[in-house]
Amino acid sequence: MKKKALIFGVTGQDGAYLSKFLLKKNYIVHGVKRRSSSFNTSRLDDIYKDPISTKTNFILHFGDMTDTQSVNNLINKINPDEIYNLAAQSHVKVSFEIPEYTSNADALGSLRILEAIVNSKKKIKFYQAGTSEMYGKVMERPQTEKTPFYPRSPYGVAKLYSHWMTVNYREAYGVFACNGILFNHESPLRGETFVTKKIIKALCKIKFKKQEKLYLGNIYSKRDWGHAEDYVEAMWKMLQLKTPDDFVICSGKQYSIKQFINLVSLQLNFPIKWKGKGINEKGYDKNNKCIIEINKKYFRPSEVDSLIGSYKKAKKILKWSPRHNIKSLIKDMINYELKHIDNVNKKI
Ligand code: NAP
Ligand code: F7E
Repeated sequence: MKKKALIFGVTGQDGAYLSKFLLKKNYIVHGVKRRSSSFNTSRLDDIYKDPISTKTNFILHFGDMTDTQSVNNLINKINPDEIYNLAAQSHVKVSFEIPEYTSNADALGSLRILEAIVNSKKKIKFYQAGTSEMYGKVMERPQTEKTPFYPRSPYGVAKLYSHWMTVNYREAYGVFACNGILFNHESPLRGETFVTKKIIKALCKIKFKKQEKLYLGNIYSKRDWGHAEDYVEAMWKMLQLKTPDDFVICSGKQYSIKQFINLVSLQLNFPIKWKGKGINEKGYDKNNKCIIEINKKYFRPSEVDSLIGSYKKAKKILKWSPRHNIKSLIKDMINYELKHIDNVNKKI
C-alpha cells in the first residue's frame, strides 16, 4: 500500500520541493493550502505538469493553522502515515509587526496538529519545521542539537514553543515526532522578500537594465545557507528512523550578506565596488553608478548576527550531507531569474 503524507504549508518553498520528493518516492501527497484572493499555488505548477502526479496521488485541501477544526478534520479525514508541518508566517522581520498572528500560526498551529494526532489514536509520524532562529543570540559556535536556545524575534520564540511541544508530545504520549532545526535554505522558489532571492533577482535585473537600485538592511549579519532541495530529503529521513529524534540541518559554512552579494556579482560577471561606511555604505557598478543602498526600514528591532551549524549528528544517524554548496545554490537561483527576465539577451 502507498504511504500517505499530509503537508501543511504545501504552497511554500519547502512544500513544493517536499511534494516533488515524496511523489518520486511513490507517496500519495495531500497538501493544505489556505484561501487567498489570488493564486497561491504557482510553486506547484511543475508538479501538475509532471506525469508522476495525478489527480489521485497529489491532492490539495483548504485549511488554516489558526483554525483548530480544519486541522482536526483534515487529519481525521486523510488519516496520513506522516505529517510535515511546514506551515508558518516565516518572515522574521514581519513577525515583529504581527507577533500575535505569528504565535497563533507558528506556535499554536503545531500544538493543534499534535493534539489531533494524540486524539486520533493512530500511529501518525510528525515532522516539525524548526529553525536556526531559535539560537538567535548564539550561545556557542557552531550550533548543535545541544546548544541552548536564545531566540531574538516573535518568530523565533513561537518556533521554540513548537520545538518543545514536539519534544513534550514525544515524551508524554509517545508520538513519533521529530524536530528539524534547519538553517537558512534557499532555492529558485524562495519567497521574494528573503534576502538571497531579493539580491539575486535585483542584481539580474539591474545588470540587464530592468531595475535601477537595490535597497537592503544589515549587510553584516552572517548566515549558514543551503539548498531547499537537499534539506527536504533530511525531513523525510528523520521520519524513517526507528526512534524519533531532533537534528540540525545546515551547510556548516557561513557568509555575510555582503559576501553573498560579492559571490553573486562574480557569477553574474557584474563587478561591484563598495564605498562608505554604516548606513552610508553603497555599492557601485563599473561605471560608478550607485546600484546598492542601505535603508533603515529593513533593519530589525533585534538582529541575529551570526549563525553557523554543525550537521555531524545528521551525517552519522541520517546519513545526510548537503549536495549543494554556496556556488551551486547561487548558480541555480541566477539561472532561474535570468530565464524569467523578459526581452533581453541574457548572456553573462
Ligand atoms: P514559506 O515559503 O514562507 O512557506 C510557508 C507556508 O506556510 C506557505 O505554504 C504558506 O502559505 C503557509 N502558511 C502560512 N500561514 C499559514 C496558515 N495560517 N495556515 C496554513 N498555512 C499557512 O516557508 P519555507 O521557506 O518553505 O519554510 C517552510 C517551513 O520551515 C516554515 O515553517 C519555516 O518557518 C521553516 N523554516 C524555514 C527555513 C528557511 O530557511 N526556508 C529555515 C528553517 C525553518 P501561503 O503560500 O499561502 O503563504
Ligand atoms: O534575512 C538581513 C537580515 O529574511 C537574512 C527565514 O526563512 O531563515 C530565514 O530567516 C539576513 C538577516 O532570513 C535585508 O537582517 C539585510 O540578518 O533572508 P532573511 P532570516 O531572517 O535569516 C530562518 C532560518 C527561518 O527560519 C526564517 O523562516 O539578511 N537583511 N537586508 C535582509 N533581510 C531581508 N529579508 N531583506 C533585506 O532587505
